[in-house]
Amino acid sequence: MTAENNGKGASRRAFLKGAVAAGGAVAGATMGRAAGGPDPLITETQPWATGLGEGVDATPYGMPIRFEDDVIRRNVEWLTADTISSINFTPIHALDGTITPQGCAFERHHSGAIELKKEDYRLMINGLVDRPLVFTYADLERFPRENRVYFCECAANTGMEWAGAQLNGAQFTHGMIHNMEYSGVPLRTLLAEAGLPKDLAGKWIYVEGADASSNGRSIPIDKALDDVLVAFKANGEALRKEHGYPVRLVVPGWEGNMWVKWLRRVEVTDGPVESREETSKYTDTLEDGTSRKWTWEMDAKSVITSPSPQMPITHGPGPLVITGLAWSGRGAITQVDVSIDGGKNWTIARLGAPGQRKAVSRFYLDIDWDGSELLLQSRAHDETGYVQPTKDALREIRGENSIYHNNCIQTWWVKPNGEAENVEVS
Ligand SMILES: Nc1nc2c(c(=O)[nH]1)N[C@H]1C(S)=C(S)[C@@H](COP(=O)(O)O)O[C@H]1N2
Ligand SMILES: [Mo]
Repeated sequence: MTAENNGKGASRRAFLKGAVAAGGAVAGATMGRAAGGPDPLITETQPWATGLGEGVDATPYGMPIRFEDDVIRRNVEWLTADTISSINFTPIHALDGTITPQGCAFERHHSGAIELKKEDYRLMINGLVDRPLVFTYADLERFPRENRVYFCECAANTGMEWAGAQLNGAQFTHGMIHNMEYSGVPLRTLLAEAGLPKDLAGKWIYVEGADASSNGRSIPIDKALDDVLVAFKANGEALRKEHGYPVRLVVPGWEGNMWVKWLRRVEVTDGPVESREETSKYTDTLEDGTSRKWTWEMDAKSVITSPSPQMPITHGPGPLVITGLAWSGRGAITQVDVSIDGGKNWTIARLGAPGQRKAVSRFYLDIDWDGSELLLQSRAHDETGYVQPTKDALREIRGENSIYHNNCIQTWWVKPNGEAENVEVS
């Protein structure tokens, strides 16, 4: 049983002609397995074909099959001494496509994930409005809704990598991101219901959550009236507790900290509140030691998810799928380049689907691997013409003492045995 005689070989060979050669084509590579001896998985009846499977009543709500039980959120121990004010990471290395299942989407809490019933939910709009209003969950459901896919990235994503290559896995270096389809009411609809001042110049909103931390943030009124959503569903189902059930704010393209969970209050104000989360935290230390505030937008960024340290190559030379994620808080991803030689040469990757604004894009580069080492990098371009910078270029402006907004090009060193490591090239 070879790829040749099941008819798939021919199209695969034609396809490989168009693929990038890593140091020369590999002769005779096929996708099938050459016939050795008889394969019992082909020649013998297997137990799953002789007994019955589970009935439809076995699983009222399905979980991934147990063979996939390593596709889970993970912590970095030294970041997680306290699990209440903490973070875990999406297993982006093991996912494909663009949508993050809620069950493994990273979590970031400042005072733990709370349990808040829909019946106990209230959203207050107050401050500089004509009529301060309080909405119940049932009230919110009666406003016209939208569905939009957006990424949410913590500003601290990749924040441990400023001073050097540190964490060994895309999950840990880039896993503070998720990408979901939200259903919700535009915030502008609710603000209009409360009645906004005629002169909006210099106006802001202050948003806070119902948890003990409240995670209060100030947002300029222009953004509030643009694409901010008051969301109650993600990927078609209710928000999970850890993502803000029953209602969270979705602030497309802007840092995750502003996506207030368990949203309880929106105040229209005359200026920014300068809360803890926007002064002592979520500001960027620069090379000269001063700090920059209001870096809301998440700049274009990308990462190769496979191969990567947690996803070594497990086959020999021949066809190899290189894949990863790219996103920009300023709009759609228009192009992703991939380098297999540490940034000397670049090839335009294939996008899995046309880029959507402020949402994650999946890219692929299908190569014919010659079995030699690779220095894998990816570089995102967005619709504003912005190109993802190298780590060195970013450090020139930001130094090495920053935490937030590290969108540098990532390098994985893939060795001939297929194992990969987080490294830096310069
Ligand atoms: N109420 C509340 N909202 C919050 C937080 C919080 O601790 N409390 N954490 C913020 C931070 S820092 C991030 S990165 C995102 C993370 O959202 P997630 O837990 O759904 O991934 O939520 C934001 N919203
Ligand atoms: Mo965050």
